[in-house]
Amino acid sequence: MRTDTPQAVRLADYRPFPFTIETTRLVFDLHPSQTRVKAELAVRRTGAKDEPLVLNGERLKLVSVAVDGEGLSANQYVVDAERLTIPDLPDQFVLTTEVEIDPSANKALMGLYMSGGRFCTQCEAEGFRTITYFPDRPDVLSRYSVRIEAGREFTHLLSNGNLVGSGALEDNRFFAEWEDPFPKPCYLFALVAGHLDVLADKFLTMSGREVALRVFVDPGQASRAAYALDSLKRAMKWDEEAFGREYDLDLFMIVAVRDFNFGAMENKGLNIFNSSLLLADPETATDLDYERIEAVVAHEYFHNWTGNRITCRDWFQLCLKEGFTVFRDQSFSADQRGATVQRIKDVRALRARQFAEDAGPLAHPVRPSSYMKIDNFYTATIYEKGSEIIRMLKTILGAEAFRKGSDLYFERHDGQATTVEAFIECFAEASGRDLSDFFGWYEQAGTPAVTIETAYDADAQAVTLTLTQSTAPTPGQPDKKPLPIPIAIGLLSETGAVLRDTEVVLLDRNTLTVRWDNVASEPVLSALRGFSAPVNLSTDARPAERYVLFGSDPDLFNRWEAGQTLARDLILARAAGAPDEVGEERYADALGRALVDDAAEPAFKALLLALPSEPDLALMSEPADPPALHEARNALRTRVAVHLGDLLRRLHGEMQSDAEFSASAEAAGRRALRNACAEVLCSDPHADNLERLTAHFNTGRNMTDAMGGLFPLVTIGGPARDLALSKFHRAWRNEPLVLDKWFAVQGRDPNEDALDRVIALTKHEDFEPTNPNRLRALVSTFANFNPARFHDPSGAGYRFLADQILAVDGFNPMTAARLVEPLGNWRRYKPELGKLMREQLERVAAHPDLSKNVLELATKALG
Ligand code: B3K
Ligand code: ZN
Repeated sequence: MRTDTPQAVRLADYRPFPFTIETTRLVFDLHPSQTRVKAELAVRRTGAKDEPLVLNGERLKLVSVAVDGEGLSANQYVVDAERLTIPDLPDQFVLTTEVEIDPSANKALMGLYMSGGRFCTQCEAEGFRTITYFPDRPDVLSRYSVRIEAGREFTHLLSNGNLVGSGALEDNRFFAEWEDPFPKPCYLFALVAGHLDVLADKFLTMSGREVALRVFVDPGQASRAAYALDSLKRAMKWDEEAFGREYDLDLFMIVAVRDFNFGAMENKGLNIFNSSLLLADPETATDLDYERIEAVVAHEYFHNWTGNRITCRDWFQLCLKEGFTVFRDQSFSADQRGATVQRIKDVRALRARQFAEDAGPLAHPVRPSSYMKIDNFYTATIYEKGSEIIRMLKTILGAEAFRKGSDLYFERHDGQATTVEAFIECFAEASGRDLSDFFGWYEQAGTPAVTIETAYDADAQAVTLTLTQSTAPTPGQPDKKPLPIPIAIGLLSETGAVLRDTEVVLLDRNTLTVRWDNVASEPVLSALRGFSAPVNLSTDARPAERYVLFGSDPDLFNRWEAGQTLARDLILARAAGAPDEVGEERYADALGRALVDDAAEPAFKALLLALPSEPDLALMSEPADPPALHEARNALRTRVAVHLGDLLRRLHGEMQSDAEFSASAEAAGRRALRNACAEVLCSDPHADNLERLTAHFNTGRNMTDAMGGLFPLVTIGGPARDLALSKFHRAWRNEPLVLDKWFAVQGRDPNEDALDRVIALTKHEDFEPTNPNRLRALVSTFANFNPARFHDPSGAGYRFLADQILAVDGFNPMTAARLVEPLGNWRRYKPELGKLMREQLERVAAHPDLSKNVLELATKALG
C-alpha cells in the first residue's frame, strides 16, 4: 500500500545479479495459517567481491538466517519490508533461511494462497518473494528440489519436475519430494496441495519417450477435464510438427483452481489453470469456452519452450515469451479450427483491446522501457501486438526462413534468460536479412495509419498505388519513425473476377509508390489481406467497390472486413444524425446474398452477421457518444432483422441439430450461426420471433444453445428477461462456472435499468468479490461490454466502477488494476462524459491507501 512515491524500474538500469544460485532446496511445512518455508540456497559469487547479497522478500516473518550452517545474529544482516541484505559473504556458501507465512489470509492470490480449501501458488511475475527470500528476477536460474509436508486430508502434494519420494510422518501427516532437473527462474515455481481427482493419460513423443499426463480437478469433476486433456495431446503433437519442439520431462501436470487472477500459468511441468479455462462439458460450457480451453491449454504448454527452456532476461522482455507464445497458440488454433475464422476472431480481439490501448494514455511499446508494477504490463500490447510482430516477421521472411530462424533460436538460447534483440538476431542470421528497422516494431508504441490511393491508367493498362504511413504521438514518444509494414494486396475487377493475385508490398518508408502493369481493367483494391499488419488502413474505395469485395473477394478475411466497414459507416452516419436508409437496405440485401452462399461455412456466416461491436464503433468515432452509437447500431440490426426476417428464421431452423453434441469446429459453427440469427431476430421482437427465441432458450440441450437464447431474451427485457433469468439461476445455482455466465449476461443487459440491476447484483448472495471470475463476470463485463449503460450520462456507471476498484484494491491490487482501463480513455469521449470519467479517476488516484498497481494506471490515465 502507498507509503512513499513508487520508483519506476528502467530497462537501461539492467545489471546482472552478482551471484548464481546453483541449487535451491525448499521444505514446506504446510498449515493454512502458519506455513513454515525453509530455503537452502547453494550460492556462488559471480560479481564483485564487495557486493552484498540482496534477496527480495515481502510479507514474510523471518525465523532464522544461517550461512554454511552458522546462524547469523541480527547485526549481521538487514531486513526491511521488501528485502533481506547480507554483507561480508564468502565466494561460495550455503544460505539457509526459515520464514513463516499465512496462506489463508492471502486474498491477493499471489504467492502461496488457499483456494477452495487447497494450497496453490502463483509466482509470475513477483509472487515468489512472498514465499521465501530469493532473488526474484527471471535471469536467476536455479535447480530446485522441493519437500512438501502436510496433513493427510491434502491427498495430493505436487510441485515441479519428477516425484522422487513420498512417505508417512507423525500426527497423520505425510510428505512428497520433487526434483526438477531443468534450471528455472523462481516465477516458474509451483506447489499445489489438496484433495483432488485426477484424469490420467500418456503421450508418446517424437523420439519415442512416454510422458505421463495428469489433470487434477475438484473431486467428482474428472470427466469435465477430458477436452483439456485431448487439447493437450493435440498441442504436444502440433509443437513437434510445426516447431520441432518435444516435451522434456517424464510427467506433465495441470491443476484447475477456482480462485485465480487470470487465465492460467505455465509453471514448469505443473501448469495451474483457472477452472473456467479447464473444465468443460456440453451442459455447462459454451463453444467459446471449448475454444478458449483448447487455445489456453496449448498456450501454456507451448511456454515450455518459449518461456521456460528459454526465458526472459528481465521483465522488459516479457513479449519474448508472451508474443511468441500467442503467435504459436493462434497458429495452432488456425490449424485446428480453420484459418480465416480464427484470423477474424484474433483481429477482432486485437482491435477491441490492443488498438484501444494504443490509442489512449496507457499506450506503450511491445517492449517497454520503464514500469512501476510489472503486473500492469500483461497487456494486449505485449501479448497480441507481440504476436502480430512475429506474424509479420514470418510474412516478410517466408515460412522456410522463419522456421530456420526459430530453430536457431531454440538451439542457441536453450537454457538461457535472453532478450528480444537476441531473438531477432537469430532470424536475421538465418535469413541473411538486415532486421534493424524491423526492431522498431518493438520500440515504438501506437497503431500506424496507412492510406492507399489507387490511380488507373486505362491506356497503359497500369495501376499506380501510393501508400503512406504515419503514427500519431503516444505518451513519451512525440516523434514516430516509419516502420516496415507488410501489406498483402490483390486486385479484383468490378465484377469480382481476379485481376491480380496477392502480393506482399513492404511499405518501409513514409510514402511508397508501386506501379503494376498488365491490369486489364479498372481494378478494385483488396488490401491488407488476412490483416497482414496491425495497422489502421484507409483507402479511397467507394461503397460500390466495398460491395464487390463483400460479395467476391477470394480473401475471406477481406470479404468479412468489407462487410464490417460498410456496416460501420452506416452506423456512424446514423449516429451523427445523417442516416442513409437506402444504403442500409443495400447492405441488408448484400448480407442476405452472403448468407445463402453455399460455399461459405456457417462459422464464417456467423461472423458476417455480427455487426461491429459497440467498443469498436467508439474507437472509430471521436468524440465517442456510446448511447448514440448503441441506438444507431440497433437501428441497423433492426433493419436487417426485418429485411431478412424470413431468411434468418429459416437459417435459425436449419442450423438446429438433433444429433449428439460434438465439440468439432463444424458443429460449433452451426450453433454459432443459429445464435447469431437469434441475436439479430431479437431486434424485431414480434410474437413469432419472441416465441422462437423463448423456445431456443427453453429447449437448448447444451450451454451454447442456452446462452444463445438467454442473451436475446435479456436484450428484449421485461417479463421475457425476468423469467429466463430466474429459470437459469434455479437450474445452475450450484455450478460456479455457469453462475458466472448468469452474472455476465446481466452485465451485458442493454436495457435502461441495467445499471441499477448490476448494482443490486453486487449485493446478491452469490456475488463473491474475492473470486476474480465472479467479480469480472459482473463488473468487467458491464464496464467493457455494455458501453451504452456504463456511459450513462449521469456518471453513475463510472462511480460504480470507481467504488469497485477501491473496494477490490483493499485485498487484490492486481485484479483491481485490471478494472481501471474502461475509465482510462476518457479523452476520447464526448466532453461531458469525459469530464465525469476523469472525476472518478481522480477520486481513485487520491485514495490514501491505494496500491502501486492501481496508482500507476490511474496516474497514467489522468496524464
Ligand atoms: N504467464 C502467465 C501470465 C502471468 C500473469 C502475471 N501477472 C500466463 C500466460 O501468459 O501464459
Ligand atoms: Zn503466456
